[in-house]
Amino acid sequence: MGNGIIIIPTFNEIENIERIVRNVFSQRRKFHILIVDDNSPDGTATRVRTLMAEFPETLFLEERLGKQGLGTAYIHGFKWALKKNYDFIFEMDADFSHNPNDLIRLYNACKRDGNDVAIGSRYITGVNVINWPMNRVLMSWLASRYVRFITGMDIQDTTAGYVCYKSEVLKAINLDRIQFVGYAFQIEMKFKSYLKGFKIIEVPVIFTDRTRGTSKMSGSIISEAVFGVIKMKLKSLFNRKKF
Ligand SMILES: Nc1nc2c(ncn2[C@@H]2O[C@H](COP(=O)(O)OP(=O)(O)OP(=O)(O)O)[C@@H](O)[C@H]2O)c(=O)[nH]1
Ligand SMILES: [Mg+2]
Repeated sequence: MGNGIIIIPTFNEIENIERIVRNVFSQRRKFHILIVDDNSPDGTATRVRTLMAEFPETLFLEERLGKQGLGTAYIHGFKWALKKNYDFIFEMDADFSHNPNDLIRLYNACKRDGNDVAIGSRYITGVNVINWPMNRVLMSWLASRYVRFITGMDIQDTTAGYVCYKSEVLKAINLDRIQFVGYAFQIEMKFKSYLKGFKIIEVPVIFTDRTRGTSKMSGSIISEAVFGVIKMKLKSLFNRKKF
């Protein structure tokens, strides 16, 4: 059993799935992969099953009945990975926005340098985003500032989705109480890690916009984040014990 697993949630990633799996497995350090697919109509899961014949001990698939959001896909994956006793549990997108070459740096930040959470951060050495239209870069950067302001967390890239967690962190957080289903899930996970006093470090990465497949970003995801963050902060002030 390897001690690190990369969780990749997928919805219609047929154009990326095989390449991302092969890329992760070609890295110097050997990590396992768990794909959490939400019954993608494009047959992403079928492709994963084919690949599992080639990587029987290291590639795993969890299939859910329909599109239920990135947050709940990760919660599902976290619980699965904790049950299997992995020590280092990663979040990564399927679309190559997160470069698999950075996995080892995130891993070292936790394993070697003793941090509990390592965030692949776009905003600690300027703005490291490639191919996003200017308005999206601005929106993401502003969102990160906004979250920093409201929550008080000393984290530059609060919405980052490229993260390595030590299993202790995920065990300490009550995963059944995570409220957000969309991208705000990323903020909530960091906030809860922060409230619990875990050591969080940001590792600079370059984020590249997807070149294949389609985006799942939507207006409801954004409004969940804008109002949800304030609610989350207020709840933490009045309800400290529950975190
Ligand atoms: N299982 C599951 N995966 C999802 C869901 N929504 C998004 N994903 C996956 O989560 C990852 C991030 O989603 P993206 O669509 O790339 O979101 P984004 O990076 O904000 O937007 P673009 O890169 O512009 O598409 C990808 O691997 C998606 O396939 C969902 O509801 N369920
Ligand atoms: Mg993406």
